[in-house]
Amino acid sequence: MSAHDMTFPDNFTFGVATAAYQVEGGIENDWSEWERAGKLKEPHVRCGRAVDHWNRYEEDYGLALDVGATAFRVSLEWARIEPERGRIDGAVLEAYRERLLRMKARGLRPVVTLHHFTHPTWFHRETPWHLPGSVESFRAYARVCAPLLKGLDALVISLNEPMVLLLGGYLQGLMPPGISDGAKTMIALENMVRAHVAAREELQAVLGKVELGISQNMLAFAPDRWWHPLDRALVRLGAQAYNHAFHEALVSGHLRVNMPGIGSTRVDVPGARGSCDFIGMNYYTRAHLRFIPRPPFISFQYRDTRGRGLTDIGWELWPEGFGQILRELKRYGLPVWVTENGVDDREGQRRPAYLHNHLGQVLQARAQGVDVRGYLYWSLLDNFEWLEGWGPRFGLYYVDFETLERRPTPACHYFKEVATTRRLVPPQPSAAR
Ligand code: IFM
Repeated sequence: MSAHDMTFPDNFTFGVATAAYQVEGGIENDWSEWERAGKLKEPHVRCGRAVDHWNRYEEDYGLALDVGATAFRVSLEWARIEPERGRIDGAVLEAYRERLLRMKARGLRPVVTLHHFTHPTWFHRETPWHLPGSVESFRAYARVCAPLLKGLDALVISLNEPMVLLLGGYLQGLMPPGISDGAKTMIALENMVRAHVAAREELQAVLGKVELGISQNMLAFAPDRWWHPLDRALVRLGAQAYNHAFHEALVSGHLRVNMPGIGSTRVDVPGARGSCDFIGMNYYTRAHLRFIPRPPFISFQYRDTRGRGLTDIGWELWPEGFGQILRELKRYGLPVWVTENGVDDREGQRRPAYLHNHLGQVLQARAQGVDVRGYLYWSLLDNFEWLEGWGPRFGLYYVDFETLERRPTPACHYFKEVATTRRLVPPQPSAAR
């Protein structure tokens, strides 16, 4: 690439991402219940006070500004806002509004997710995603959230990684609500598309114009046995169902999914056509898919195919897949936001190179005509990593989980250099310290 191609334009946004349950602390919801039921990898682990972002938000905005970020992704915690069905906590709404206003006033564009995996506990008892009532529950929640976003020029994300929630919570039973049922997974998927549409209607009614999308976890896929036709077929179907089906529904209005052995659906969702303004992409790694001759007929693993070493959580380092999927997103003709990308690097030494390699893919994709508008690093801070608990460290800032002190990792310096100079230079070996 030429020197020009190594430069991000001034209107490209560098930001950081977080999610309420993982950082705020003091939240009672379906995940805290799940933890108490001993369902994490280590049954005694709790999220608890998380990293106390609820009280330290000013400090954390400062940390984001210190690395040159101009956008900050947060999520609103439904369980705080509506702890019992229909009972809205006004003090919590005020607190969220205050936080978003402060963020904006300090020069950070709010990127606000309405739903990032967690639910109030009543939700699964009364209107789980596989029941039609789920759509109305989410609509009512979105209606309450809408005024919080007034005058902020926020980028809004209705749902974070719906496919992860559906596969984890409705198919594999590993996440709340712990269901393992392919038919329910398909219905829940359709209802989540409908819920996005309902949220859009509510937000538009209050805000007029809104910049709304979803964040989709997108994986690069490869056949485990390159020569095996069924592994190859799984790669095609997997990429379509996991990476694209949801966004396709929001662009075309048609939800089409075919997951052999799990379920399929073909339905036109009223109002879905043209219901997202950007494509939100979360990218981390590549998975190798293998056909197995018994339910669930598919297995996947992360492989270190290039001798780069896996990340500390065990995922393949595969920036090539990032570029490949970014190019695939061109088909939607919409702006693209990288709403998450990051690495679990517990020593903090490999993150600068990770950033360099992944931001290089963004530049390449842009040079090839993909309209990528922004890159939000996951995460500003080390935080609570769901089933994995407190082991993984994705943060630009290291957090001492005892004292909650935040300390810059070497990637802070590098991120700031790129975000402020706009030039993608390789990290200096010293930046890796
Ligand atoms: O921590 C998660 C986040 O909540 C959703 N996207 C992937 C991240 C890393 O696993």
